[in-house]
Amino acid sequence: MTSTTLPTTDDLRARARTALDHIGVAVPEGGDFQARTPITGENLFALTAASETDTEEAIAASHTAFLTWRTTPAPRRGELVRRLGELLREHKSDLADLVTIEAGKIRSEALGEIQEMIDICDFAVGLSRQLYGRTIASERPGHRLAETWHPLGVVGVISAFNFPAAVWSWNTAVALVCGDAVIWKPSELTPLISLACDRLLARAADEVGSPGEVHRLLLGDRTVGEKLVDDPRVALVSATGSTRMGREVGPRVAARFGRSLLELGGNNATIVAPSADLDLAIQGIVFAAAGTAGQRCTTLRRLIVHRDIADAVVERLTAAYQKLPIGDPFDETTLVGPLITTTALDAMNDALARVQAQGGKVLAGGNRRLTEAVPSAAYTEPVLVRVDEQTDVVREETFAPILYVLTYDTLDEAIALHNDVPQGLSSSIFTRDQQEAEIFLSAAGSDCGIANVNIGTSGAEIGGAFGGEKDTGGGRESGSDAWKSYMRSATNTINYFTELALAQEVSFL
Ligand code: UN1
Repeated sequence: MTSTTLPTTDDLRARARTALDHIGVAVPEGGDFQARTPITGENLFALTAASETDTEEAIAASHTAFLTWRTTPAPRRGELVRRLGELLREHKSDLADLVTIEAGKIRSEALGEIQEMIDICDFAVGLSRQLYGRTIASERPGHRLAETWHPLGVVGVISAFNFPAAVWSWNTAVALVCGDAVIWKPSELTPLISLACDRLLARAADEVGSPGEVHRLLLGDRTVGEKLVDDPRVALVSATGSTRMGREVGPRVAARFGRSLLELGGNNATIVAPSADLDLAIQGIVFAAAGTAGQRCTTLRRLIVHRDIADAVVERLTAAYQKLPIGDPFDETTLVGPLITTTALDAMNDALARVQAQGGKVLAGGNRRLTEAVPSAAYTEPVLVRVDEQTDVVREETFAPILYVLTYDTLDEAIALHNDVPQGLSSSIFTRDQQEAEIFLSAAGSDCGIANVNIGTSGAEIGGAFGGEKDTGGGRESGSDAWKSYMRSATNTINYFTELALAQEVSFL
């Protein structure tokens, strides 16, 4: 199924303009930095990007703002984030429009992304009264040993197109209550939603009397990101994107002993065991693999199915894939919107050609759609490919809706296949066998940062820490105690006796 009528670029431009007006953004038109939409593949506005001087000025101003923000009581800092959360609620629909226009997400997923932002604001407001340190038993009489958490500094947030607003909010809401200042370098593909988020945060700061300089947005290309990566005043670089990007960012930040928090590629798999509830499994698999047109870092890319049920699973998945409505993401019946660019589609086709040369068989999907109507856009059918082994292309992350189907005979074999990829973000198992589920979740099971049972790999809640191991970069964002990455700890020893007692019973003088 394809929805044949798409909005025109003019319609989308007008809709974006209305949303931006409601939010109070004055579009910085007049430069050559293009805002575009994957819905038609065409340009919407020519914006002005940050110059090198703007970047330098932003880093200096943020650093100065940090010096006062760090001593503002954390619950007061939380008031800024609480107001941001209220403004996000108020503008949920406008913000979702911008996400759909720039990232191509279907309405329900675009609204979900904004909800995720509201949720992290609520979480961060609570956190602002809970930045707990510990008191530790001292080995010395008359001494107290304690751990204190302090603000870290300026946080540089580099975000990707696929969660153009939520990933910013995970970082920013938490960093702000932790007492840090934030400079945001969003994806070049999503400047409009970035302007909207920045505006709402500036409004919130104005209304609650926080210094506006605690947040700066820098639109621009990789040179802006590189400045953040190399500048010693940026204490933490939190970067979301490809493993290739992370390989550059991580060592460069480390070379100046800065901190980085990397959230990179995934190659997420689901194991479907013989006892699985197949109704549940098929729904979970199709959402995880084809949802967001395969462009989440948590997208399901490999399905490892027990040989006894493989034919049944493949048959049901093929039927589901053939019915997926593809097209206009604003149409409430569409489930699969466009890929972000035709370059992404080329990468998908390249991976498909390679996997077929390596013995893979396409079972469903893979055709381009709407080529004549919108030649610059990239609509495609999600594709299912049966493979006998994990060849090099299967072990790579292709940021597109390709699901590779593998089979297994024993759980040990399934777990070995599961872990035998460079990435380690998200994973799941569908089983009704408790022992299998526990083995999958154990130290000898999934090696990912996210491991689920009877649910797909994508769509994590904000309350848990988000991130993964190996080539995924090791960072943890969002909930749980991910906030500790945005602060520095100090260990305090306080002597309230009158004698000097040295640790380890050392005597001196
Ligand atoms: C991403 O794709 O970069 O778990 C983030 C999920 C979302 C976040 C994905 N909550 O799918």
